[in-house]
Amino acid sequence: MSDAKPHVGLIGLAVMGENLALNIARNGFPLVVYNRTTLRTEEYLAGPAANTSITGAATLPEFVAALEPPRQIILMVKAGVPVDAVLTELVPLLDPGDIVVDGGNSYFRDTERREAELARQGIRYVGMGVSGGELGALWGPSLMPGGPREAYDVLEPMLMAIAAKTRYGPCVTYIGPGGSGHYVKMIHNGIEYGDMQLIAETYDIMRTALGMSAPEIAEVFARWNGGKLASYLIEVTAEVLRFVDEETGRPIVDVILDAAEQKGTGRWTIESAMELSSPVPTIDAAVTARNLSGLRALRVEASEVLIGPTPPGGADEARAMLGGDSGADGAFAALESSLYFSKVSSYAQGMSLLAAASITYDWKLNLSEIARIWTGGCIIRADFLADIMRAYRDNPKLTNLLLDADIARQSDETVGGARRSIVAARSWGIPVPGTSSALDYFDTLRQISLPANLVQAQRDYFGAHTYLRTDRDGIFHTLWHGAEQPAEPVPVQELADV
Ligand code: NBP
Repeated sequence: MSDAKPHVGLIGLAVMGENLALNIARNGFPLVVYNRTTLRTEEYLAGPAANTSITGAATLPEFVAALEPPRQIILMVKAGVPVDAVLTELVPLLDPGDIVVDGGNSYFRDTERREAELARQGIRYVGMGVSGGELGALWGPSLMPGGPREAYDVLEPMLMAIAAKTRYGPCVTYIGPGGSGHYVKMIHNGIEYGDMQLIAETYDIMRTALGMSAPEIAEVFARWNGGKLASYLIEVTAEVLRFVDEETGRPIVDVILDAAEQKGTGRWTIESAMELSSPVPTIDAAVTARNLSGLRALRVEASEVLIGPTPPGGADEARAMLGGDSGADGAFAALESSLYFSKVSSYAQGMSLLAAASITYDWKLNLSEIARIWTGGCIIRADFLADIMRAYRDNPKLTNLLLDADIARQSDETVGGARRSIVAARSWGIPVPGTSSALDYFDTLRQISLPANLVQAQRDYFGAHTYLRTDRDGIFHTLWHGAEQPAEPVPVQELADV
């Protein structure tokens, strides 16, 4: 081994950091690690990192001194205040030209602030989304680095080496300047929220309307994983549904409390969608569903006073409603189509939000490349991402994924399943906000005539907000009240003279 000091360092040895460090070392990049709680570093070096090229430091000055400039320091600490706390201590020890990579789930605006602050001291700051959980970190995550291009170029050999590999190449690409890497990771997580909610709703229809047990539903998901829905989350769902609780002997899902948590990224996605007027109703529905699930005490109380529909029958009726004359196979085919359709709609929403952010922040995002790096390593990896990759490669200016000819065909072929699933769910009183929102997005997009004309009229009536007309140019306001109202609506520019 050479005496040269390594360039690479990693701070934060919780589940992500410790696995990412092992991945970096395994791929031929020796590194130094540091954790605020020194005991953790000691246990790591004696345990998982024993007999690797990983060395440790007990203090930040020792850590920095052990690295060769230009240093490449990866932070894997909790997002938010901890990142600033580490930077406050770390940055005075660094030299101009050093690179700091934040691999946590930081808010993209925080990343932009930190990048600007560090740039004043000549330090290059890269906000990098890392997806794939602990196994991804260890064996190959999907990496979404954003920030100064020249910093990415320095990091690229290591990032290419540690990233997941698929038939489409290593799951890393330069995302763009500023906080774009963390923004793309945020949207990835938002899409993940949507996927999980849509899967959960499909499970609920099978459980509640079709009366199926968890292991029976597991078999359906396992089968679907061999078809167009093939994806990590479908595979995980089948495994989770099969898992038996040792203590009770029951499927573990049946003893897990139905109150889901959410961290920041889902909420941030919605906030950004609102800010950019680029709606993501399915992600919105998913985050809202988690929040509603958390109101468990209220739900228990409401279940005693609020009346649902009387189901039109048992499982046979539910199967007939879903699949028509085709029996059980038809019912499962309808549910599979429904889930696929909803997923396509949800991804169309997420990709549109990325496109809107790219324009607003001048990031020049390559949506085809982003879909490509999501084909492996990350939680939303799915066969379907290859279709998205192809759609944006064929037409980088595609205004909405649903307008791609092949995606439009797939949506048209599967939308019937979503309509039938929603009707069945409604008849049994099963909430399906994600599936419904996915269909509503589709049905809204394909309308030439929405009832927003009435909304505009109402707004003009009580607030003089004005409106446009379908039959001539200009901005109009109607004098809705009183005898002085003219027969004709009045262009606003002439109102002063009225
Ligand atoms: P956590 O998010 O649980 O963070 C724990 C780490 O942060 C520990 O090393 C802890 O040090 C350190 N830390 C904290 Br907390 N406050 C600190 C401070 N003031 N100064 C220095 N260090 C501090 O770890 P994680 O789950 O490994 O996630 C790391 C990042 O990766 C997060 O941003 C997370 O959102 C993101 N992420 C996680 C996953 C996942 O599956 N878990 C997936 C993708 C991305 P200590 O040992 O001294 O307390």
